Amino acid sequence: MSEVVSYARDGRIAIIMVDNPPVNALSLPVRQGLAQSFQTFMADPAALAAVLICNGRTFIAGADITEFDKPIEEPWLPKVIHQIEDCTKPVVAAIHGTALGGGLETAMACHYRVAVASAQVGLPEVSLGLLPGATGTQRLPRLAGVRTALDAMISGKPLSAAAAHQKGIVDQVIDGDLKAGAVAFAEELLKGGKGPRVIRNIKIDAASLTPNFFADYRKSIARDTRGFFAPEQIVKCVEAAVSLPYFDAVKRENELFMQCMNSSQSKAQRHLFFAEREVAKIPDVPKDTPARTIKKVAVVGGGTMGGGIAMNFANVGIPVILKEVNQEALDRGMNIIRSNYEGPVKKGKLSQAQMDKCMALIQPTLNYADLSDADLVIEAVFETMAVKMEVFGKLDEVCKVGAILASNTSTLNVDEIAASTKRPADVIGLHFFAPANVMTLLEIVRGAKTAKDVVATCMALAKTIRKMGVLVRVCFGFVGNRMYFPYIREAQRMMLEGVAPERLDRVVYEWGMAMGPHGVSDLSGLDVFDKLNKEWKDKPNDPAYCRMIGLLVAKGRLGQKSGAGIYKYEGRNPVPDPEVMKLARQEATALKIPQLEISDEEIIERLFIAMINEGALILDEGIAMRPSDIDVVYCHGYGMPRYRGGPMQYADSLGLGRVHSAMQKYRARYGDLYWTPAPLIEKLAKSGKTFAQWNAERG
Ligand code: 3H9
Repeated sequence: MSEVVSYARDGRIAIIMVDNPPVNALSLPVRQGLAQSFQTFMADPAALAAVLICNGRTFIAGADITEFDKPIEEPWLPKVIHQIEDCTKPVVAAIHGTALGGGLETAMACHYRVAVASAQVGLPEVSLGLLPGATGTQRLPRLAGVRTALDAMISGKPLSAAAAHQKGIVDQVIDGDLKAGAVAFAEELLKGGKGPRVIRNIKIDAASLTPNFFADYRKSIARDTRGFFAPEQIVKCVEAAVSLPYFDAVKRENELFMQCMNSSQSKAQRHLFFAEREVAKIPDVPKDTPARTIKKVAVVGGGTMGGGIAMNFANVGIPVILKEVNQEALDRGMNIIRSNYEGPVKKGKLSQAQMDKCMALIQPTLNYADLSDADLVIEAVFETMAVKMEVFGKLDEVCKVGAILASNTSTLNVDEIAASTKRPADVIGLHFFAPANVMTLLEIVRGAKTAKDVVATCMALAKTIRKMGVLVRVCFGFVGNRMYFPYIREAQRMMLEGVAPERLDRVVYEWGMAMGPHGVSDLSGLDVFDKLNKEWKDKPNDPAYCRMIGLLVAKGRLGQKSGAGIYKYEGRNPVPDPEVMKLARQEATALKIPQLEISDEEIIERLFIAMINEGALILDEGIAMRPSDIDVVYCHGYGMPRYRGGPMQYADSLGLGRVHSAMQKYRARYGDLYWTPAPLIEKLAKSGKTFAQWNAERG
């Protein structure tokens, strides 16, 4: 018998159990074990029905994602699924934990499904750039209806056991012991003389669909799925389910699944799946490092950022004190928070009671003394070192021993900030991204003296407040902003070379970014960039560097907030302003910068290769631990589409040889200052390796 799938009998019911920790993924041995066990079941005259159940924390959570980079090995899942369905004695799937992807497909191959109330079921393949490729696109519409199935597969969101029961996916919700409940269910089937219920024989009610159903459905998902390949393939599979005989539609599903699996998008999305799990692993801070208890948080600075930060804690039931310097600022801050909550309440996404509960957890104050019992204090004041140092000096006086003192600085030296206290081991950077109550990234900046338990506490806290915590080291701009500066630099330079902002932003948007760099600059505030450029000690010695930002700020054009920046604004809508390109041309003449014909390809190349080269420097310097950590930063904090997998994965998909030759091309045109390849790129291009291979080989 297989090591990961066992066969036993409980009276006249066969118990087929999968035991493949951690999540019972359908690796080759599991597929082989299932095939063998169901064969045994059919050959066992004493077994009249079977229960498929899993050991450990969950039912099968899907195909083994690590196998998708290797050649397919038989038995491939659809074959096992049809073998289960073809059993002539009833089979019951007993679900706990999460039956996801191939897991739910296997459960839908069974003739009946029972689940504990805490179970969830879903087809999340779309988030891996895939479609449910083991007959899921054919079975879910048969069980739950076309619309429900499409929504579940396009969103990838799981359903609770109760919802799955209500939709017809689960036949019974079990109270108490799952195995006993499933065996009892099987016994009832036998007593009632009920045989297998073969899902593939259920007719889909195509007549109830409106004539334009699929066209309308495509329109309804267009915005949310922009640029992604898999969602359209899922819709095509469901169209096939409605219009083709079952086995023809399964063939179609298989073809489209293969296209998805071999796409660069799926490779990128699978890369991110593992990157998001790897990011939590810190070699010198093991998982069992004791963390400090965080029961009360304080935020110093009640501006948009501070307020957003406070909301994160209130949302998970942690009381927060919000400290401001005067009543007016405090009232303004509390009003911003209130209106941030009112939005989702109006949309019905949050109840008034939930909002009231959150608001009650945020206590405004003007007094530092009120921070004395906070376990964590996050400073979110003006981005100026002198101001931050003053705040930390005060915190050092009032905060209790053991409190973590964090700065929300986006660029400044956390070690310098720490040095303004007598407890640098308790100081760390917690860089939230605007809007702080929405964006899922948290850069956790480890100073030279930050204690390990402070790092462990903040990593755990990120999870508590549902953020992706990425640990980085100290440098100007850390990982995200430091790599964003060369990207903005090139966007600015191209403006001087004659590329209109709206064209550049459109090209970048079409590549997949949520917004182009000029739109982002205006949104963040050109004055913010200007101030950063002025504070940056190692700013490049280049008069053209972010020249237009400086000029526009001098004219009072600060971006969206002043109604004009790189664009003019009608409400929040950017409108191209010919004055800006006129100014750019004048400036280009003054700086002797030639006007160039720049292709869309060059726009993408210059922006992203400049960013990638900085990423390679960051890796060389140990500012980020892994290339995949950088990818997590960009997909969670900078609007990079998941189907690109982040800048370093994108570089790997291009090949570092290509990245290197692009660097050399621009070096020949612009000189060494910006375009000297990072030593790591030089090395990997020579050896023909990727960042991922380099990371794996260093262990
Ligand atoms: C599919 O099924 C395709 C089919 O339609 C067609 C086939 C023909 N494979 O997330 P966690 C690892 S596509 C391999 O930290 P949690 C994970 O890397 C698949 N490994 O735990 C981690 O490893 P490590 C459709 C997997 O409790 C460890 O397990 N299914 C897989 O927070 C623990 O994971 C999905 O997309 C896998 N499928 O969450 C579900 N899943 O400890 C993907 C997990 O070394 N999985 N690992 O870092 C999940 O969503 C979550 O893992 C789950 C548990 C909710 C199950």
